[in-house]
Amino acid sequence: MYKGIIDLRSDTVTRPTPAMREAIAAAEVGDDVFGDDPTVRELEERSARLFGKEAGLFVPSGTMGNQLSIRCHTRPGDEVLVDRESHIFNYEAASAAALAGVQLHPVDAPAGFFGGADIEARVRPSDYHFPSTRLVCIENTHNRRGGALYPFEKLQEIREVADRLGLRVHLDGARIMNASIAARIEPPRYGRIADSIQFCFSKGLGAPIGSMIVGDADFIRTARWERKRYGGGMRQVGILAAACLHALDHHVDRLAEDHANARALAEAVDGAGGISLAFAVETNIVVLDLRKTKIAAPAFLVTLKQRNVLAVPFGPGLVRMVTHLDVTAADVAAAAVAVREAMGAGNGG
Ligand code: TLP
Repeated sequence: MYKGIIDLRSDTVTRPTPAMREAIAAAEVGDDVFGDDPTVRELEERSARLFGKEAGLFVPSGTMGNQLSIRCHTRPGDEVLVDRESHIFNYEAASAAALAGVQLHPVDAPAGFFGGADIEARVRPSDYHFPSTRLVCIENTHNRRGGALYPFEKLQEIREVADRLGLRVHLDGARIMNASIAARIEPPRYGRIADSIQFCFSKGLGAPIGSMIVGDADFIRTARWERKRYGGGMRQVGILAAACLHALDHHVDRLAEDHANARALAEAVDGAGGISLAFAVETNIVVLDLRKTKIAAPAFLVTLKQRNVLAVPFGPGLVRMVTHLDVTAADVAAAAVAVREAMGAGNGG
């Protein structure tokens, strides 16, 4: 953000690096609505290959990627199973209802993540009183669960149940490359779990805009049609695709640094003035739980801001901090000092 500010509100706040700006400046472009932009085509093909899928579609945002996917897998009146804590259920302005005309069925998975049996138990019988359960949406890494990794065996169970019951599976993989790096799972293995994957270049990968959906060729053909309908047809957008290609080349392996920084931050503040960690830190998200402290989250955020550290509220008594490309190990150490000061906990550990 501004010089001297440590911005931990989200990994969406990164600014393009000088090298990414050079890639943007050098991009070959054309009108992508005519299919003429070679850089977009390269990005779509490369993204599809990355996950072992047939085709890809470049979209402006993660929300559009998720919503186009829901739209293309379903018909109005269908039902979609989602985790109650998912981004699709909480932060996409009810667009599945407004735009695709489907009913989201929130699944509670208090112990963590839903698996095959949870899905099977909620699939509606074929009876004209009920909606048809058509799609399961999963999120990995999981934002509201503090960047947690979806246990891979549960993903496999979901695929198995979906195959047996004729359901589609969409993966909201806004941060799937964080998952891949942290869990050491190659992207094609996620590709085999989900019929469609949405992933973001504008989060940990550090591009200014852009998300991708990948799936089979028919699905992407329909999604391209729907993207136009949703107003997402873009023209000389190779300038953005170039930033995303640069991100794939240079910003994937380094996600491990963001994860190490998040762990260091979490360790340095755990216990300070009664703070606890809401979740074990597995990737780049730290959720602080202030509920057992004397300090209210809004006041804590104000004090942090006075110390040049930005974070966001994340539910009653919870505060989220996210590490990313524009945050160094030194920034994280400084942020930890600010947290401890805000909690009146001193800096001695
Ligand atoms: N998440 C943003 C906010 O909207 C909460 C953030 O700062 O984390 N799926 C997941 C799991 C996400 O975390 C997000 C963005 C999206 C989808 C939507 O992406 P955009 O913002 O590009 O529409």
